Amino acid sequence: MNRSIPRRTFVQTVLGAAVAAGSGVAALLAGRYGLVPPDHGGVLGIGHTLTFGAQRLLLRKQPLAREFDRAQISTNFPALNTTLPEDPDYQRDMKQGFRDWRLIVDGLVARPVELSLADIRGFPSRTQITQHVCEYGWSAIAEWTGVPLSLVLNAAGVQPQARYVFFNCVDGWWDSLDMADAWHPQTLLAYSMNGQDLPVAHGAPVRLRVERQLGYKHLKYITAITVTDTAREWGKGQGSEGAEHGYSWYAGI
Ligand SMILES: Nc1nc2c(c(=O)[nH]1)N[C@H]1C(S)=C(S)[C@@H](COP(=O)(O)O)O[C@H]1N2
Ligand SMILES: [Mo]
Repeated sequence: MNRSIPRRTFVQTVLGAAVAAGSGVAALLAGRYGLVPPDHGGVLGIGHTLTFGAQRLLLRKQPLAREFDRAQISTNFPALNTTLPEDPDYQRDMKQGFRDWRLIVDGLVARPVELSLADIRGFPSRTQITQHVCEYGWSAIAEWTGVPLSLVLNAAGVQPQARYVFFNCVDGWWDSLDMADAWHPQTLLAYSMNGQDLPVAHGAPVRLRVERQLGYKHLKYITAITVTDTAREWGKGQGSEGAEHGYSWYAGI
C-alpha cells in the first residue's frame, strides 16, 4: 500500500474520522479505508465503529489466531443453537451424504458457481487447531480442515469493488465478513472436525471458521456466499442478523 501519509497522521486521521462516522466527509474517509462497520448507526454505532476501526488498524498485517497441539483438543465440544436443521431439502441431502447438496457462490464475481462437496474437497486444504470462543462464555479447542475461503473467492474471481462477503445458512442465519477477514489465511469453509466429516450438529456439510471472531460469526450449514459492495440490501443494512438483535457485526477477539 502506498504510505504517502505518515503512519501517526494516518492512524489519527482515520480513527478521528471513524469517531465522527455517520457525518458526511469523515464517514466517507473512514469508509474508504474499510474502517466503518455496517452497524455504525444509532447509539451503539460509535462504539462498534471504534472497536472495529481500532482492531483493523492494529491488525493490518493479518496476524494468525493462535493454533494448538493435538493433545489440547477438547474432549467435549458443545453444539449450539441449531443442531439439526428442519429444512426438508437439507434433511434429504443429509440422508444422501450431501451428494446433491450445492454451495452457491455469486454476487460481484466474474464466474458465479455452484460447488458440490466434492468440488470443495478438491481445493487445496488447510488444517488448523484453534479455540472457539462463544459469546455465552464457553470455549473449546478443535481441529478444523477446509478450503481457505480466499481460494474459493479467487476461483470465482472477486471484482475490485467488493467490500463484503455475505453468507446464508439453511436455518435462516445470515452474516457477513469484510474483505480483510474474507482473505485471511485461517478463514475456512470447513468440512472436517477432528479428522472426521463435519458432524451435522456442528454445521455439516460446510461451516465457516473465522478464527479471530467470536462463536456466533462461525456460521454453520452454509448454503450461499455472495460478494457485495454494500451491506445495505441485506435485512436492515447492518451486515448481519445478529446485529439486528444487538450483537456487534464485528466480533473480534
Ligand atoms: N447457521 C448457524 N450458524 C451458527 C449457529 C446457528 O445456530 N446456526 N450458532 C452460532 C453460535 S452462537 C456458535 S457459538 C457456533 C457454535 O458452533 P458449534 O455448534 O459447532 O459449537 O456456531 C455459530 N453459528
Ligand atoms: Mo455462540
